[in-house]
Amino acid sequence: MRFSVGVALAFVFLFSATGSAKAETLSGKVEVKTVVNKVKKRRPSREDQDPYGYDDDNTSRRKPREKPRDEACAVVVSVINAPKGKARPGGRMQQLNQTFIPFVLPVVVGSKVNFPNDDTIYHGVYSESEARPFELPQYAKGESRSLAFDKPGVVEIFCHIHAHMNAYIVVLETSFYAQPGEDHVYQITDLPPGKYQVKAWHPRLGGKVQMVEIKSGQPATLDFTL
Ligand SMILES: [Cu+2]
Repeated sequence: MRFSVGVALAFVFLFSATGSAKAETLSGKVEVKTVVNKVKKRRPSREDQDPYGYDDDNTSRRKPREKPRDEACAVVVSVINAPKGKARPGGRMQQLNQTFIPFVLPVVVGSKVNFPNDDTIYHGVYSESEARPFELPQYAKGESRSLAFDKPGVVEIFCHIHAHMNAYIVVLETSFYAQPGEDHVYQITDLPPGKYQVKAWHPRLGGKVQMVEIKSGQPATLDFTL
């Protein structure tokens, strides 16, 4: 009798212990204090002879951005040593007003990314990155192309026709990542308890890694300044 009570108590203890190991939310604020050069021009290519009549060095032809880029929103916060986590939908890299939108797109390894051309002009999207070199021959407004990203790394993207067009696809091994919103706050949900290295990365400023411990029942915060 005493034995079975002991077993029952042990069972209750184990059950409550595992039941309480609850995934938590990691959040924080990201501030970018370093001045970032807004435009990074690719090296000239043969298309710069301008066969299509879009002289991108003539800035008067370029449509202005609707508002200046908020660099904190370009940051990707990811948990380096986290489990892979749940699948997330692939991404979308739009071409609009001679701009790639978004400037930085994080995706999980194996994701597909669509590249819709929503401009009235043609673009020649390409990357010479090690992680995913590609070339998308020009296609018209309303058309799209799709590519899979199967290798982790940073894929820097340019346009053959418009030298000022530049964006980044960040291919991550984990789905525990987030980008800050307009309030510069990021939020990574459902993170199992554990000790983690968390990286905040900006394409022009590089990354910064900090440690955090996620404890069951305690949402954690971690702020970054780049
Ligand atoms: Cu273009």
